[in-house]
Amino acid sequence: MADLIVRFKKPTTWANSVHIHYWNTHPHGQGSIWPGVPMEQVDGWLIHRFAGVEAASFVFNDLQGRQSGDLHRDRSGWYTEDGHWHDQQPRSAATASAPARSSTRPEAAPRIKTEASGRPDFREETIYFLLTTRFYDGDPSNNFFCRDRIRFDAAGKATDPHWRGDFKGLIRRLDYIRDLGFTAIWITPPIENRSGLDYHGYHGYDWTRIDPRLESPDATYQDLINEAHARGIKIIQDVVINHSCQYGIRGKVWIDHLPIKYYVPQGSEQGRVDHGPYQGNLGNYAWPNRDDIDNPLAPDWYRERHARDPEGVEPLTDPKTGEILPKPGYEPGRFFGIDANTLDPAWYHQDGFICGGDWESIYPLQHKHLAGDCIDLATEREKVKDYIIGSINRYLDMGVDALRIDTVKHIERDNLLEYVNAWKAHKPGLFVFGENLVKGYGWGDLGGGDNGPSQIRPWWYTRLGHDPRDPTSGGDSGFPQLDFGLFSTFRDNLSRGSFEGIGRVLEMDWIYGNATELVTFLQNHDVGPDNDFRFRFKGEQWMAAAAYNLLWTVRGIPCLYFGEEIEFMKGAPQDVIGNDDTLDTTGRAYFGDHIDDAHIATTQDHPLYRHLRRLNRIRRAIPALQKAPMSQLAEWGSGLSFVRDWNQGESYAVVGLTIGGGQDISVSGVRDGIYRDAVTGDEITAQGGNLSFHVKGNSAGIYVLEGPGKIGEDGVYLR
Ligand SMILES: [Ca+2]
Ligand SMILES: [Ca+2]
Repeated sequence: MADLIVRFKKPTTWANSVHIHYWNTHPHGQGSIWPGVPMEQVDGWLIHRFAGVEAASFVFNDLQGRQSGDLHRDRSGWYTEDGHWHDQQPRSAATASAPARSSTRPEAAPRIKTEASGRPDFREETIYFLLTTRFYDGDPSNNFFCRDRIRFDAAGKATDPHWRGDFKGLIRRLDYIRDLGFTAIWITPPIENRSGLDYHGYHGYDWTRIDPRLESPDATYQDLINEAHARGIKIIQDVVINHSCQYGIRGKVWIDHLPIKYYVPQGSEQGRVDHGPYQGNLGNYAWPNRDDIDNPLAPDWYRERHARDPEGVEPLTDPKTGEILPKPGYEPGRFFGIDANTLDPAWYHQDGFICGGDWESIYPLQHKHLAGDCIDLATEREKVKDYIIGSINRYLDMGVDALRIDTVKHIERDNLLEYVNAWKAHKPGLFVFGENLVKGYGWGDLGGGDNGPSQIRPWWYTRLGHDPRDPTSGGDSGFPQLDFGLFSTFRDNLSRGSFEGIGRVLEMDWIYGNATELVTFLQNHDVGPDNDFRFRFKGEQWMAAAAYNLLWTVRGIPCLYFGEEIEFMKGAPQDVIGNDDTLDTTGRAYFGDHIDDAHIATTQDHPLYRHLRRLNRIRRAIPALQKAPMSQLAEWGSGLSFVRDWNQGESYAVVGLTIGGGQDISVSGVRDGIYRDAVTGDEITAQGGNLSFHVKGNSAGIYVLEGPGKIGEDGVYLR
């Protein structure tokens, strides 16, 4: 076999040192670790020789953030900066810049993806979702304890600060995420937050600023974006539109309350608070005057006290009641809560707080305050729109690649699409998806045991029509959602070692604008697939492996929640439940101890880590698994089979999945030809439209028409 030799004429704007990162070589299925291996300079060309290799996928990169799209080559050739392959060396730069038709064979369309389409297709990515503050601590100097849920060790010392992980730590562990095979990272909202428990980012106070507790002088948000891009990783920014924190928005709107440093609990006295770093009073200990808010729109009396009296001892008159502070036991709501009757209507809705019966009812769900620290913004008003759209545009300009929108069902769809479409207009090709949390199929007025109307369900937001009983009354809105419908079935199937019911939910894919853009998951920071939807996955390891086989081969973009790769905090509540719970007892525990220098090798040897790494490589190599709709779907509880046909056979895969024991699987109505299994390397010829193969227990058969053969190495589950 001749060696595969690729030569590359780099653009003059690239740095001199160019690497080639490769994967899925044929026939050995090998790959490099990002950024790959250096290329040699020979006669003005950068060259790499793959010894004993017939074909490979690869990307050229200059370590400075510039890189080609994903390329594939099955014969030696010359690649020029205009995105063309040549079978012979182009004679000159002039030849190279013109399409040299006589010397090139036509390339299959998806081979030069980003260049060919001009726009990225986010379905090619897989997503790693993390809470930045709980992932990896690169700078202890920006750590911060929230007021609530402080953990004390046996000696009474506060430990495990809520704001712990940061951008510096995340940058240091980008290569970990890249090695695991993920090409996009969804980070929790990075804008400045304010509340008693705001480490997660969903209590926004200033959309125009990055929270200083995430940044370091040498690791800003811009640095994170740049470092991610240098590794071929995209950044998905989480955005809250629905609500602000209970203190208003810096420089835009003020919500009346008293400075927290004047709060004294009943039976206590000022200066006696003994609460970790909060000594004396509960004011923000990181600020010299121990206040919680620096809003320039605050009234004079507030700003005057903001600037002095850190101990909160000088008498202060509550302008609302005339009472003199500090006063033990005085009205906690005046410090920590809001008065729903005095909110500025240009910024906030005026309908009070959500209560029990409101959760399945459109108007209250979309106009009432979600919680005491989530105050419902008047999202249809111009001031709110201008502020939030303009603030996020700036992050898009910095290089943010995609947006995830929080609490979608709390905003009326057509109103929300104004935001989504404004960002897409600002950055053409932008991928935006939403979180519409539902426990159940979420079919709304279409049935399936749903108590709520369609207008608050995921499918409604993926569509443009206005008939809640007819999804096809309108086209695709271009705003796909996290797939809570599929997730909800996992409570009754994957968590019990079965695929039963998966077929039923996938057969309803037609209700969505485009089901191949849904973002799929086993669990996240809010929910898990147990009976109560509230714990980290606690099933057996093989059940998780089978779940990933499913998520990485059915339609949709798979998203892993940090730590799943090692069954991190298995069975723990996703969020605090009991009054005394602290984060270390939950699924949001600090992950960094598993990926520090001493432990990262053990982590990377976990069977699920290796399993996910291989699934990512397989999906990355097969366009049908990324983008194709599903057909010929069959599901029988212990197994599932289907076809994914991209562009009428351009990339074509027949998939069979097992959960529990091994099985013989037959699929009919497939294209005839030679198939190669990406898992075992087996080669089978389909004739008369039938393909039959055996799949071992908890494994997958991924038979690709004219496929590359085996990708990666056998593990415990894929074999
Ligand atoms: Ca830190
Ligand atoms: Ca709302």
